[in-house]
Amino acid sequence: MTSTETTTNYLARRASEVNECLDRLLPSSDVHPELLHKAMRYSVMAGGKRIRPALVLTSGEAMGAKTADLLSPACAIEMIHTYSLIHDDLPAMDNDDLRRGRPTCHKAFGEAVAILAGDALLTLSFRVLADAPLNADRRVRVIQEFSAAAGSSHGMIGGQMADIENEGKEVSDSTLEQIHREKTGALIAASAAVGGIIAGADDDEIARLRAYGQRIGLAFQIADDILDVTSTSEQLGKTPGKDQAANKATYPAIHGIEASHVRARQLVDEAVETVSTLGRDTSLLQEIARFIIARSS
Ligand code: GRG
Repeated sequence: MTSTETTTNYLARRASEVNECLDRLLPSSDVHPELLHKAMRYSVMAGGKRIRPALVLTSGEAMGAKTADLLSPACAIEMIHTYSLIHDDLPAMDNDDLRRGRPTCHKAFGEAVAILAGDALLTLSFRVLADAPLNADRRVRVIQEFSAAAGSSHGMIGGQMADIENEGKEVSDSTLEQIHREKTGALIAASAAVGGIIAGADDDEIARLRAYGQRIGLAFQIADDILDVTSTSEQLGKTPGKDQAANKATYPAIHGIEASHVRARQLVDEAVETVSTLGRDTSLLQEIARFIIARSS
């Protein structure tokens, strides 16, 4: 078995644990308002890779946390991520028809329901964090980390805003990296840091886990930009070629495919180095870092 296959199996096992927990945390589709709950479940349970929850679990366990303490925060970040996908696909944003291999939430349920499903998932994620089985100090720190990553002007929303403002413009290398770091990297970095917070890691260890996440977050978006130009919709489960069609600044557009691969590999090497000095067994975190750029969807 290649290391990519092994990591794929590992991630599949973590995804099924996360899916069971998500199933428990999401409101039942039989309960009023049924349509809203159906839409929330439709998008969350559509089979994403669950990379962000896997990072919470893997970094937390590497630092000594119990899986039971990590699972609901891992699900909370997946709810935030899924909300961002639902809203990003809306006609006012990317206007996409396909996500996770099926019609986007607004195509299946209509725009108003999709907006509400995204709002409900974002809000539910913080309810889940407030109820997480952690001491009050760690709970507050987890909420700080995720809320800053999702909503701050230098987090996902800030990155999305910058992305929209720069559409069709020539952007510098540093602006492009900044957009990627915020839009995609912030949630990924926070996921790695939160594992450390839940485990009671010290500030230096948490900072290192966050730095690892920042590097793989940027590598993840570069890999995504490459896949957008090299893959089919069947492989991706979403529409390829959207970046080019929207005249978006991407790594391959600015630097070409080969240089993009080189930059992604360099970031992964840096990420591996960052966690290899933690004095813990971080082999799984290192494998996830390598998988990020070896994936095909
Ligand atoms: C509109 C609230 C709002 C936010 C927009 C993150 C984001 C900001 C939009 C999502 C669309 C997008 C292109 C994000 C970049 C990050 C990315 C590559 C998302 C896809 O993540 P995967 O590959 O998806 O982990 P799965 O389906 O596997 O979970």
